[in-house]
Amino acid sequence: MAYELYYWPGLQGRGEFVRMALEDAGASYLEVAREPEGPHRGMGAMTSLMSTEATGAERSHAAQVPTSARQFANALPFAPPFLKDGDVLISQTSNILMYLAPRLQLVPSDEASRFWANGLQLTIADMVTEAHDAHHPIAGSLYYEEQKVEAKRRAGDFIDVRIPKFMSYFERVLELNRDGVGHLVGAEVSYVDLSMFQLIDGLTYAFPQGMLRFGQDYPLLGALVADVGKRPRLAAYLASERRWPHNESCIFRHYPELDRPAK
Ligand SMILES: N[C@@H](CCC(=O)N[C@@H](CS)C(=O)NCC(=O)O)C(=O)O
Repeated sequence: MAYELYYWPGLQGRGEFVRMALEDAGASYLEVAREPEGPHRGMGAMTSLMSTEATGAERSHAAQVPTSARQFANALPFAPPFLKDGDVLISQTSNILMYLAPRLQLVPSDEASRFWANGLQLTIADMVTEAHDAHHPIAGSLYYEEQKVEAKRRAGDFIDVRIPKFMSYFERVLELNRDGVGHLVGAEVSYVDLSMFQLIDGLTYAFPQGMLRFGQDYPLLGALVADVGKRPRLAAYLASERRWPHNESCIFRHYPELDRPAK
């Protein structure tokens, strides 16, 4: 049965971290909210599942699962992405990836490695939130144009202080991984490597000036990006129409006035 991924249509967003894993593994999945509107498809189905007004039975109907599916009826996601696997519903990007990774063989099998991978993924998620806050430092409910002055200040700090702090850390994690050269966790590629690719790709789109010296400053991360981008199924996905282009509705937004080389 195909996995069903729920995420806003028209942007990569946090859903892209999940897509990277599904695509690399060649897993079959359906983008529910990108489908034409119908009984269990489209934006309507997604918003029904997030509705705090809907009953368990209504939510089960929206997702086409039996009302007897207890976990599903009890689970109410706050925000996309979320994933349906049969009658199981999982929310939160890092949690979805932690669920999928053993099934897609994208994480070592031992428990310590799986929790270590999740810790790194949560650190990536922290940085994703900061990348978003660089253009929306005051409130997500306000337009960028209403917080441009603050965004300029915040983006400057993000480029000068936060990108180097996070990326020096991830570079060091790569150096310390004696199990697998070029991988963040274990001996083989994991979902954390795929997410790192997506994070750096997004930052490079948003801050081409700020990321100008990235490969020189962080050679192991630069090599990781090059290697991940060559993985056959992922390369095919990145070149396909399924890969939504970066845009200014997303987390990683390119506003030239926020971008400059690091000090
Ligand atoms: N921590 C959550 C964040 C989810 C999230 O913020 N989703 C965004 C789209 S990328 C959203 O729709 N947020 C709605 C809101 O926060 O009101 C995750 O990593 O999945």
